[in-house]
Amino acid sequence: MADDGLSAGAVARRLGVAVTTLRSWHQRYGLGPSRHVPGQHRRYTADDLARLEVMRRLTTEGVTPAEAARWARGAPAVPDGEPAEERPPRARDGGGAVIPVGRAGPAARGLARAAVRLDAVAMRASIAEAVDAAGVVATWDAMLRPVLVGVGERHAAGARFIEVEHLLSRCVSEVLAAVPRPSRSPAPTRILLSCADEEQHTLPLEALAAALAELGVHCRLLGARVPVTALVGAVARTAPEAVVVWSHARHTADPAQLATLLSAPRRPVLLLAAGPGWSAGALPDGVLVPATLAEAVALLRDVPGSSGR
Ligand code: B12
Repeated sequence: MADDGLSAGAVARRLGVAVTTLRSWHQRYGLGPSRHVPGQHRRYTADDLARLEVMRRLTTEGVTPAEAARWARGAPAVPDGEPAEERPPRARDGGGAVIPVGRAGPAARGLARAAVRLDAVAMRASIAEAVDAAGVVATWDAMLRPVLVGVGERHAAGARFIEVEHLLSRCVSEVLAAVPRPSRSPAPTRILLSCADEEQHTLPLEALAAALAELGVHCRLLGARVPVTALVGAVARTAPEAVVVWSHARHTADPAQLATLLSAPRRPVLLLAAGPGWSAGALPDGVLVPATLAEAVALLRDVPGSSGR
Protein backbone atom coordinates (compact mmCIF):
# COMPACT_ATOMS: atom_id res chain seq x y z
CA MET A 1 0.00 0.00 0.00
CA ALA A 2 1.32 3.45 -0.97
CA ASP A 3 2.56 5.14 2.22
CA ASP A 4 0.16 8.06 1.74
CA GLY A 5 -2.74 5.64 2.13
CA LEU A 6 -5.65 4.65 -0.09
CA SER A 7 -8.50 6.72 -1.49
CA ALA A 8 -12.12 5.82 -0.74
CA GLY A 9 -12.56 4.57 -4.33
CA ALA A 10 -9.58 2.22 -4.07
CA VAL A 11 -10.78 0.83 -0.72
CA ALA A 12 -14.30 0.37 -2.10
CA ARG A 13 -12.97 -1.63 -5.05
CA ARG A 14 -10.78 -3.81 -2.81
CA LEU A 15 -13.62 -4.62 -0.46
CA GLY A 16 -16.28 -4.92 -3.16
CA VAL A 17 -18.53 -2.38 -1.51
CA ALA A 18 -19.96 0.90 -2.81
CA VAL A 19 -18.28 4.18 -1.79
CA THR A 20 -21.65 5.14 -0.26
CA THR A 21 -21.39 2.10 2.05
CA LEU A 22 -17.87 3.15 3.12
CA ARG A 23 -19.17 6.66 3.84
CA SER A 24 -22.00 5.30 6.01
CA TRP A 25 -19.57 3.00 7.90
CA HIS A 26 -17.49 6.13 8.57
CA GLN A 27 -20.40 8.36 9.61
CA ARG A 28 -22.34 5.78 11.61
CA TYR A 29 -19.59 3.58 13.06
CA GLY A 30 -16.47 5.72 12.99
CA LEU A 31 -14.68 3.36 10.62
CA GLY A 32 -13.18 6.09 8.46
CA PRO A 33 -9.87 7.23 6.93
CA SER A 34 -7.42 8.28 9.64
CA ARG A 35 -4.67 9.80 7.53
CA HIS A 36 -5.09 13.48 6.83
CA VAL A 37 -2.75 15.33 4.52
CA PRO A 38 -3.49 19.11 4.61
CA GLY A 39 -5.34 20.22 1.46
CA GLN A 40 -6.11 16.64 0.44
CA HIS A 41 -8.99 14.20 1.01
CA ARG A 42 -8.50 11.92 4.01
CA ARG A 43 -6.78 8.64 3.12
CA TYR A 44 -7.17 5.11 4.49
CA THR A 45 -4.18 3.55 6.24
CA ALA A 46 -3.40 -0.17 6.39
CA ASP A 47 -4.96 -0.31 9.87
CA ASP A 48 -8.08 1.43 8.59
CA LEU A 49 -8.29 -1.15 5.81
CA ALA A 50 -7.79 -4.04 8.24
CA ARG A 51 -10.66 -2.78 10.38
CA LEU A 52 -12.87 -2.40 7.32
CA GLU A 53 -12.04 -5.93 6.18
CA VAL A 54 -13.31 -7.22 9.54
CA MET A 55 -16.44 -5.07 9.08
CA ARG A 56 -17.04 -6.38 5.57
CA ARG A 57 -16.38 -10.01 6.51
CA LEU A 58 -18.69 -9.96 9.52
CA THR A 59 -21.49 -8.09 7.75
CA THR A 60 -21.17 -10.53 4.83
CA GLU A 61 -21.65 -13.32 7.33
CA GLY A 62 -24.85 -11.72 8.56
CA VAL A 63 -23.56 -10.00 11.70
CA THR A 64 -25.34 -6.68 12.37
CA PRO A 65 -23.32 -3.62 11.28
CA ALA A 66 -23.29 -2.18 14.83
CA GLU A 67 -21.96 -5.47 16.27
CA ALA A 68 -19.48 -5.89 13.43
CA ALA A 69 -18.25 -2.32 13.87
CA ARG A 70 -17.69 -2.96 17.60
CA TRP A 71 -15.41 -5.82 16.73
CA ALA A 72 -13.79 -4.05 13.82
CA ARG A 73 -12.93 -1.02 15.94
CA GLY A 74 -10.65 -3.12 18.02
CA ALA A 75 -12.04 -5.97 20.07
CA PRO A 76 -8.95 -8.22 19.96
CA ALA A 77 -9.53 -11.56 18.20
CA VAL A 78 -9.82 -14.14 20.92
CA PRO A 79 -7.98 -17.48 20.32
CA ASP A 80 -10.03 -20.76 20.05
CA GLY A 81 -11.00 -22.57 23.24
CA GLU A 82 -11.94 -19.44 25.15
CA PRO A 83 -15.45 -19.30 26.62
CA ALA A 84 -17.89 -18.59 23.74
CA GLU A 85 -19.03 -15.21 24.90
CA GLU A 86 -15.49 -13.91 24.30
CA ARG A 87 -15.45 -14.91 20.60
CA PRO A 88 -16.49 -12.64 17.75
CA PRO A 89 -20.23 -13.18 17.11
CA ARG A 90 -21.19 -16.01 14.74
CA ALA A 91 -23.39 -15.19 11.80
CA ARG A 92 -27.12 -15.26 12.52
CA ASP A 93 -27.78 -17.58 9.59
CA GLY A 94 -25.95 -19.41 6.94
CA GLY A 95 -22.32 -18.54 8.13
CA GLY A 96 -19.45 -18.99 5.71
CA ALA A 97 -21.57 -17.76 2.84
CA VAL A 98 -19.08 -17.49 0.01
CA ILE A 99 -19.63 -17.82 -3.74
CA PRO A 100 -16.76 -19.74 -5.34
CA VAL A 101 -15.35 -17.80 -8.32
CA GLY A 102 -12.33 -19.97 -9.06
CA ARG A 103 -9.36 -18.01 -10.44
CA ALA A 104 -11.45 -14.98 -11.38
CA GLY A 105 -10.03 -11.55 -10.48
CA PRO A 106 -10.77 -9.06 -7.69
CA ALA A 107 -13.74 -7.54 -9.54
CA ALA A 108 -15.48 -10.93 -9.64
CA ARG A 109 -14.62 -11.59 -5.99
CA GLY A 110 -15.93 -8.16 -5.02
CA LEU A 111 -19.14 -8.78 -6.94
CA ALA A 112 -19.53 -12.21 -5.30
CA ARG A 113 -19.24 -10.63 -1.85
CA ALA A 114 -21.72 -7.88 -2.67
CA ALA A 115 -24.10 -10.53 -4.08
CA VAL A 116 -24.03 -12.56 -0.84
CA ARG A 117 -24.80 -9.37 1.12
CA LEU A 118 -27.69 -8.71 -1.31
CA ASP A 119 -26.04 -5.30 -1.82
CA ALA A 120 -27.74 -4.24 -5.06
CA VAL A 121 -26.15 -0.79 -4.98
CA ALA A 122 -22.65 -2.24 -4.85
CA MET A 123 -23.45 -4.89 -7.46
CA ARG A 124 -24.82 -2.37 -9.96
CA ALA A 125 -21.96 0.05 -9.29
CA SER A 126 -19.20 -2.52 -9.74
CA ILE A 127 -20.76 -4.07 -12.87
CA ALA A 128 -21.40 -0.64 -14.46
CA GLU A 129 -17.83 0.42 -13.67
CA ALA A 130 -16.46 -2.73 -15.29
CA VAL A 131 -18.62 -2.32 -18.41
CA ASP A 132 -17.49 1.31 -18.73
CA ALA A 133 -13.87 0.34 -18.30
CA ALA A 134 -13.63 -2.92 -20.25
CA GLY A 135 -16.80 -3.28 -22.30
CA VAL A 136 -19.57 -5.88 -22.19
CA VAL A 137 -17.78 -8.97 -23.56
CA ALA A 138 -14.78 -8.69 -21.21
CA THR A 139 -17.03 -7.93 -18.22
CA TRP A 140 -19.32 -10.85 -19.04
CA ASP A 141 -16.42 -13.32 -19.36
CA ALA A 142 -14.12 -12.13 -16.57
CA MET A 143 -16.57 -10.87 -13.93
CA LEU A 144 -20.19 -11.94 -14.48
CA ARG A 145 -19.90 -15.54 -15.70
CA PRO A 146 -17.60 -16.69 -12.87
CA VAL A 147 -19.98 -15.30 -10.26
CA LEU A 148 -23.11 -16.64 -12.00
CA VAL A 149 -21.55 -20.09 -12.34
CA GLY A 150 -20.41 -19.91 -8.70
CA VAL A 151 -23.94 -19.10 -7.56
CA GLY A 152 -25.17 -22.03 -9.65
CA GLU A 153 -22.72 -24.34 -7.91
CA ARG A 154 -23.89 -23.21 -4.47
CA HIS A 155 -27.48 -23.57 -5.61
CA ALA A 156 -26.86 -27.10 -6.92
CA ALA A 157 -24.92 -28.06 -3.78
CA GLY A 158 -27.66 -27.16 -1.35
CA ALA A 159 -30.58 -25.29 -2.89
CA ARG A 160 -29.31 -22.17 -1.22
CA PHE A 161 -28.70 -18.69 -2.56
CA ILE A 162 -31.86 -18.51 -4.66
CA GLU A 163 -32.39 -14.96 -3.35
CA VAL A 164 -28.77 -14.15 -4.28
CA GLU A 165 -29.28 -15.65 -7.77
CA HIS A 166 -32.40 -13.59 -8.32
CA LEU A 167 -30.99 -10.25 -7.10
CA LEU A 168 -27.70 -10.75 -8.92
CA SER A 169 -29.57 -11.60 -12.15
CA ARG A 170 -31.67 -8.47 -11.71
CA CYS A 171 -28.63 -6.24 -11.25
CA VAL A 172 -26.86 -7.78 -14.25
CA SER A 173 -29.99 -7.22 -16.37
CA GLU A 174 -30.33 -3.61 -15.23
CA VAL A 175 -26.73 -2.71 -16.11
CA LEU A 176 -26.80 -4.53 -19.47
CA ALA A 177 -30.10 -2.84 -20.35
CA ALA A 178 -28.53 0.52 -19.54
CA VAL A 179 -25.84 0.13 -22.22
CA PRO A 180 -26.86 2.80 -24.74
CA ARG A 181 -28.69 1.40 -27.77
CA PRO A 182 -27.85 2.73 -31.22
CA SER A 183 -30.20 5.54 -32.17
CA ARG A 184 -32.96 4.75 -34.61
CA SER A 185 -31.48 3.94 -38.02
CA PRO A 186 -33.31 3.90 -41.28
CA ALA A 187 -32.37 0.27 -41.80
CA PRO A 188 -34.77 -2.31 -40.28
CA THR A 189 -33.34 -4.33 -37.43
CA ARG A 190 -31.85 -7.46 -38.94
CA ILE A 191 -31.08 -9.50 -35.83
CA LEU A 192 -33.54 -11.33 -33.55
CA LEU A 193 -32.52 -12.86 -30.19
CA SER A 194 -34.83 -15.28 -28.42
CA CYS A 195 -34.87 -17.94 -25.71
CA ALA A 196 -36.17 -21.36 -26.69
CA ASP A 197 -39.65 -22.39 -25.58
CA GLU A 198 -39.86 -22.68 -21.76
CA GLU A 199 -36.27 -21.36 -21.40
CA GLN A 200 -35.96 -18.68 -18.68
CA HIS A 201 -32.20 -18.04 -18.76
CA THR A 202 -31.99 -14.74 -20.64
CA LEU A 203 -28.78 -13.16 -19.28
CA PRO A 204 -26.45 -14.47 -22.03
CA LEU A 205 -28.78 -12.99 -24.67
CA GLU A 206 -28.99 -9.72 -22.71
CA ALA A 207 -25.18 -9.67 -22.76
CA LEU A 208 -25.23 -10.32 -26.50
CA ALA A 209 -27.73 -7.50 -27.13
CA ALA A 210 -25.62 -5.10 -25.02
CA ALA A 211 -22.37 -6.14 -26.73
CA LEU A 212 -23.95 -5.58 -30.17
CA ALA A 213 -25.30 -2.20 -29.01
CA GLU A 214 -21.76 -1.16 -28.04
CA LEU A 215 -20.84 -1.77 -31.71
CA GLY A 216 -23.82 0.25 -32.93
CA VAL A 217 -25.60 -2.92 -34.08
CA HIS A 218 -29.37 -3.10 -33.68
CA CYS A 219 -31.19 -6.20 -32.53
CA ARG A 220 -34.55 -7.27 -31.10
CA LEU A 221 -34.48 -9.28 -27.88
CA LEU A 222 -37.65 -11.34 -27.28
CA GLY A 223 -36.42 -12.70 -23.93
CA ALA A 224 -37.60 -15.75 -21.99
CA ARG A 225 -39.86 -18.67 -22.91
CA VAL A 226 -40.77 -17.97 -26.56
CA PRO A 227 -43.06 -20.60 -28.10
CA VAL A 228 -41.96 -21.54 -31.63
CA THR A 229 -45.23 -20.20 -33.11
CA ALA A 230 -44.44 -16.76 -31.65
CA LEU A 231 -40.86 -16.96 -32.91
CA VAL A 232 -41.96 -17.90 -36.43
CA GLY A 233 -44.47 -15.03 -36.24
CA ALA A 234 -41.77 -12.55 -35.24
CA VAL A 235 -39.54 -13.74 -38.07
CA ALA A 236 -42.38 -13.42 -40.60
CA ARG A 237 -43.10 -9.86 -39.47
CA THR A 238 -39.56 -8.52 -39.09
CA ALA A 239 -37.59 -10.55 -41.68
CA PRO A 240 -34.38 -10.80 -39.67
CA GLU A 241 -31.19 -11.88 -41.47
CA ALA A 242 -30.03 -13.60 -38.31
CA VAL A 243 -31.84 -15.35 -35.44
CA VAL A 244 -30.22 -16.56 -32.22
CA VAL A 245 -32.08 -19.11 -30.06
CA TRP A 246 -30.73 -19.68 -26.51
CA SER A 247 -31.16 -22.92 -24.57
CA HIS A 248 -29.44 -23.47 -21.24
CA ALA A 249 -30.78 -26.91 -20.39
CA ARG A 250 -31.52 -30.05 -22.40
CA HIS A 251 -35.24 -29.93 -21.69
CA THR A 252 -35.65 -26.66 -23.60
CA ALA A 253 -33.34 -27.59 -26.49
CA ASP A 254 -35.80 -29.16 -28.94
CA PRO A 255 -34.15 -29.12 -32.42
CA ALA A 256 -37.67 -29.16 -33.96
CA GLN A 257 -37.96 -25.48 -33.01
CA LEU A 258 -35.01 -24.72 -35.30
CA ALA A 259 -36.27 -26.98 -38.07
CA THR A 260 -39.62 -25.15 -37.96
CA LEU A 261 -37.82 -21.82 -38.30
CA LEU A 262 -35.77 -23.09 -41.25
CA SER A 263 -38.82 -24.45 -43.06
CA ALA A 264 -40.90 -21.27 -42.57
CA PRO A 265 -41.72 -19.29 -45.75
CA ARG A 266 -39.58 -16.43 -44.47
CA ARG A 267 -36.44 -17.97 -42.94
CA PRO A 268 -33.35 -16.25 -41.58
CA VAL A 269 -30.07 -16.48 -43.51
CA LEU A 270 -28.18 -17.13 -40.28
CA LEU A 271 -29.61 -19.33 -37.51
CA LEU A 272 -27.53 -19.63 -34.35
CA ALA A 273 -28.22 -22.24 -31.66
CA ALA A 274 -26.56 -20.77 -28.56
CA GLY A 275 -26.16 -22.18 -25.05
CA PRO A 276 -25.25 -25.41 -23.27
CA GLY A 277 -28.69 -26.92 -23.81
CA TRP A 278 -28.14 -27.67 -27.50
CA SER A 279 -26.17 -30.74 -28.61
CA ALA A 280 -24.45 -29.83 -31.85
CA GLY A 281 -24.87 -33.32 -33.32
CA ALA A 282 -28.66 -33.20 -33.14
CA LEU A 283 -29.18 -29.90 -34.96
CA PRO A 284 -30.60 -29.33 -38.48
CA ASP A 285 -28.01 -28.64 -41.21
CA GLY A 286 -26.87 -25.08 -41.57
CA VAL A 287 -27.40 -24.13 -37.93
CA LEU A 288 -24.34 -22.46 -36.43
CA VAL A 289 -23.32 -23.13 -32.80
CA PRO A 290 -21.21 -20.26 -31.43
CA ALA A 291 -19.32 -21.43 -28.32
CA THR A 292 -18.83 -18.04 -26.64
CA LEU A 293 -20.31 -14.55 -26.45
CA ALA A 294 -17.40 -13.15 -28.44
CA GLU A 295 -17.95 -15.72 -31.19
CA ALA A 296 -21.64 -14.81 -31.45
CA VAL A 297 -20.77 -11.11 -31.64
CA ALA A 298 -18.26 -11.81 -34.41
CA LEU A 299 -20.90 -13.77 -36.38
CA LEU A 300 -23.54 -11.06 -36.01
CA ARG A 301 -21.69 -7.74 -36.14
CA ASP A 302 -21.50 -7.69 -39.91
CA VAL A 303 -25.01 -8.89 -40.68
CA PRO A 304 -25.96 -6.69 -43.65
CA GLY A 305 -28.05 -3.67 -42.64
CA SER A 306 -27.75 -4.38 -38.92
CA SER A 307 -25.91 -1.19 -37.96
CA GLY A 308 -26.49 2.46 -38.71
CA ARG A 309 -23.15 2.41 -40.53
C1 B12 B 1 -29.27 -16.91 -13.17
C2 B12 B 1 -29.83 -18.33 -13.23
C3 B12 B 1 -31.22 -18.50 -13.23
C4 B12 B 1 -32.17 -17.34 -13.29
C5 B12 B 1 -32.16 -16.75 -14.72
C6 B12 B 1 -32.33 -15.26 -14.72
C7 B12 B 1 -32.15 -14.70 -16.14
N1 B12 B 1 -32.82 -13.62 -16.40
O1 B12 B 1 -31.41 -15.25 -16.95
C8 B12 B 1 -33.51 -18.00 -12.90
C9 B12 B 1 -33.74 -17.76 -11.43
C10 B12 B 1 -34.74 -17.52 -13.67
C11 B12 B 1 -33.22 -19.47 -13.13
C12 B12 B 1 -34.22 -20.44 -13.20
C13 B12 B 1 -33.97 -21.78 -13.23
N2 B12 B 1 -32.78 -22.38 -13.21
CO1 B12 B 1 -31.11 -21.40 -13.37
N3 B12 B 1 -29.39 -20.71 -13.27
C14 B12 B 1 -28.97 -19.46 -13.26
C15 B12 B 1 -27.43 -19.42 -13.21
C16 B12 B 1 -27.02 -19.16 -11.78
C17 B12 B 1 -26.70 -18.41 -14.13
C18 B12 B 1 -27.13 -18.51 -15.62
C19 B12 B 1 -26.09 -17.80 -16.48
O2 B12 B 1 -26.35 -16.81 -17.10
N4 B12 B 1 -24.87 -18.38 -16.48
C20 B12 B 1 -23.72 -17.91 -17.23
C21 B12 B 1 -23.28 -19.03 -18.16
C22 B12 B 1 -23.90 -18.89 -19.49
O3 B12 B 1 -21.89 -18.94 -18.25
P1 B12 B 1 -21.00 -20.23 -18.64
O4 B12 B 1 -21.62 -21.48 -18.26
O5 B12 B 1 -19.65 -19.94 -18.17
O6 B12 B 1 -21.07 -20.08 -20.27
C23 B12 B 1 -20.44 -20.98 -21.10
C24 B12 B 1 -21.21 -21.14 -22.39
O7 B12 B 1 -22.60 -21.11 -22.17
C25 B12 B 1 -20.73 -20.00 -23.28
N5 B12 B 1 -21.47 -18.75 -23.20
C26 B12 B 1 -21.60 -17.94 -22.12
N6 B12 B 1 -22.30 -16.85 -22.43
C27 B12 B 1 -22.60 -16.93 -23.74
C28 B12 B 1 -23.31 -16.07 -24.57
C29 B12 B 1 -23.49 -16.44 -25.91
C30 B12 B 1 -24.26 -15.53 -26.84
C31 B12 B 1 -22.95 -17.67 -26.42
C32 B12 B 1 -23.12 -18.05 -27.85
C33 B12 B 1 -22.23 -18.52 -25.56
C34 B12 B 1 -22.08 -18.15 -24.24
O8 B12 B 1 -19.42 -19.74 -22.88
C35 B12 B 1 -19.15 -20.29 -21.57
C36 B12 B 1 -17.96 -21.22 -21.67
O9 B12 B 1 -18.29 -22.36 -22.34
C37 B12 B 1 -27.09 -20.91 -13.67
C38 B12 B 1 -25.73 -21.42 -13.20
C39 B12 B 1 -24.76 -21.60 -14.40
N7 B12 B 1 -23.80 -22.47 -14.20
O10 B12 B 1 -24.85 -21.00 -15.42
C40 B12 B 1 -28.31 -21.68 -13.11
C41 B12 B 1 -28.73 -22.95 -13.82
C42 B12 B 1 -28.56 -22.86 -15.33
N8 B12 B 1 -30.17 -23.05 -13.53
C43 B12 B 1 -30.57 -24.27 -13.31
C44 B12 B 1 -31.89 -24.65 -13.00
C45 B12 B 1 -32.12 -26.15 -12.67
C46 B12 B 1 -32.94 -23.74 -13.01
C47 B12 B 1 -34.43 -24.03 -12.69
C48 B12 B 1 -35.02 -25.32 -13.28
C49 B12 B 1 -34.57 -23.98 -11.18
C50 B12 B 1 -35.98 -24.25 -10.73
N9 B12 B 1 -36.16 -25.33 -10.13
O11 B12 B 1 -36.86 -23.47 -10.97
C51 B12 B 1 -35.10 -22.80 -13.32
C52 B12 B 1 -35.36 -23.15 -14.81
C53 B12 B 1 -36.05 -22.16 -15.54
C54 B12 B 1 -36.16 -22.52 -17.03
N10 B12 B 1 -37.15 -23.23 -17.44
O12 B12 B 1 -35.32 -22.12 -17.77
C55 B12 B 1 -29.42 -25.27 -13.43
C56 B12 B 1 -29.49 -26.01 -14.82
C57 B12 B 1 -29.06 -27.44 -14.69
C58 B12 B 1 -29.26 -28.09 -16.07
N11 B12 B 1 -28.25 -28.05 -16.87
O13 B12 B 1 -30.32 -28.48 -16.39
C59 B12 B 1 -28.16 -24.32 -13.26
C60 B12 B 1 -26.92 -24.82 -14.02
C61 B12 B 1 -27.89 -24.19 -11.76
C62 B12 B 1 -27.51 -25.48 -11.10
N12 B12 B 1 -26.30 -25.79 -11.11
O14 B12 B 1 -28.31 -26.13 -10.65
N13 B12 B 1 -31.90 -19.68 -13.20
